[in-house]
Amino acid sequence: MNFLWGAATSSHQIEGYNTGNDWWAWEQTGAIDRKEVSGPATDHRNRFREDLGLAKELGLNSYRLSIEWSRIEPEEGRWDSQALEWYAEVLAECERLSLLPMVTLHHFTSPLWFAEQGDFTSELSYHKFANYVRKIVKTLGNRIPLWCTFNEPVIMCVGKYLAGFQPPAIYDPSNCSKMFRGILKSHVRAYDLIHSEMPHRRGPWRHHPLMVGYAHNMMDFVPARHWHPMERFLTFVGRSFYNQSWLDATTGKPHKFGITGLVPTAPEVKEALGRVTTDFIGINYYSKAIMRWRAKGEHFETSPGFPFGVGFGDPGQPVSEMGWGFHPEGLRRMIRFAQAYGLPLFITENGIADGPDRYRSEYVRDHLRVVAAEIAQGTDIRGYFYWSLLDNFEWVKGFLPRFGLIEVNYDTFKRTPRPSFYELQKIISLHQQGHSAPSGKLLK
Ligand code: IFM
Repeated sequence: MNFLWGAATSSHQIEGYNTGNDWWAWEQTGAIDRKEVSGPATDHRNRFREDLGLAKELGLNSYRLSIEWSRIEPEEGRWDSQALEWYAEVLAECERLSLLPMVTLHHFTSPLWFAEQGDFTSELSYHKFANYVRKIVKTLGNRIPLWCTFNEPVIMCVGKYLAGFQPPAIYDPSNCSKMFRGILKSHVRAYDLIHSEMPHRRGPWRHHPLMVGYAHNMMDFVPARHWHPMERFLTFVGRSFYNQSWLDATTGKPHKFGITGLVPTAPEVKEALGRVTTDFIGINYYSKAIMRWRAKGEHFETSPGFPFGVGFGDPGQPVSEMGWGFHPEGLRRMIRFAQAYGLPLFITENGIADGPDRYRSEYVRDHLRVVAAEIAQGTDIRGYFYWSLLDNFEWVKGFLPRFGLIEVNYDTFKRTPRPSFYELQKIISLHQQGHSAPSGKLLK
């Protein structure tokens, strides 16, 4: 299998005109910075051919996208054939351009009807998610070699029920663990379903191994002060609760999602025990997380009721438009941590919000160097997906952070590749036109 040079996007962040999910409803309440709403987003819905064409021009051989469940099943049990047809066209365009698709089935947004029934906190959620997955397998399955069931499952639990940055933004630790359990059950069911319902694959990617996994957000947790016992403890909690619990749970180990005194431990999912339910580990890595006891001030994000704060950049050092520092060393640590599970790895997301494009080229090069060095040491890393192909709707932060290799003018929807687009294009082309894995020598 060739190394995958890719870029990633998600449906709600780029397509536009998504009005049937919980994020859309939340946006209408004024919850997003500057009271923005996703609205037409980047108008990708009408411009996907142009966007995929630019991905090809960049030299990519892969593209990670997501399917919007609320478009496919706008009401429970009612399937929208036009919505399925649109995704079929997108996937056909990927085929035409030889962009191997990695498809995420759930990237933060749930259909309104599903969210109203409790989202993944409900015991029956896995069953409803499975109906959707079955539909996708039957209609689009032959066009999809690489699957991510969920994007950033742990962030969803934290964002929705602990830290208030995802809808319904309610502080409810017991729902946080129910959510973990519901997502895990749904993941396992989807993993089994995709494998069992596709015994004979057809289509252009049939010789490519069918791989089902997920994209897991990992952060390099560190104490603000190495000598501080509480900060060391918080670091340990961050690593085990945030980075490790999901990896353990999907590789058959006893799972311990919970934080003593704060989040009740989620009851184990028996279907996940004693077996590996993922074919790869997808790492979404951006930066470090600095744990500070009794934090105050602009460098730390705090939440009412928590006696600590989390910082994502070092004071005095440059940060992105998200306030995140540049810490490629952390990617090495995350790769090494994940590698111990013995599965192939993908870097399913890595990128920087940087409208002026001051730091992006260096950021990408530095992180690719880490990937190259780990591959040289024998680690099985199969691909690197930059986040994101184009500027998009950055959830609760709205349109301000600019993650794209391609700039989007939100008045005209004109696409303009940034200088870093051409830098990455050069890098990819040096690697045998994107057929070989990142090499340290070529990234000097
Ligand atoms: O934009 C998000 C994406 O949807 C999930 N991973 C992190 C990105 C940057 O915040």
